[in-house]
Amino acid sequence: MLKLYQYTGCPYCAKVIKAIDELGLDVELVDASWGNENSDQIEAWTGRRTVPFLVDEEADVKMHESDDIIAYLREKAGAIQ
Ligand SMILES: N[C@@H](CCC(=O)N[C@@H](CS)C(=O)NCC(=O)O)C(=O)O
Repeated sequence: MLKLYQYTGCPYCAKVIKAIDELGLDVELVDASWGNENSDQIEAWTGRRTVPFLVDEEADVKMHESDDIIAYLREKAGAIQ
């Protein structure tokens, strides 16, 4: 399962969500508004709260940075199709 930690109004998150839509991937969106429990979880994992933040549970991958996330998802979509 792919999960994107994000919040409404975050432009970097919107960029990633647009790429997800274009790639046709199934990604669960997780609300990580500043200071909520999901935001706390990101900080516990990485020491940063920055979103967007991707979790690929099957591959045991966790990553910040919208450009890195989009590149990862493009590769993933290529492998899936
Ligand atoms: N370089 C990052 C920037 C992400 C970013 O600045 N996200 C904002 C929300 S749109 C954020 O989490 N700000 C809180 C912070 O920087 O601590 C990316 O491209 O993902």
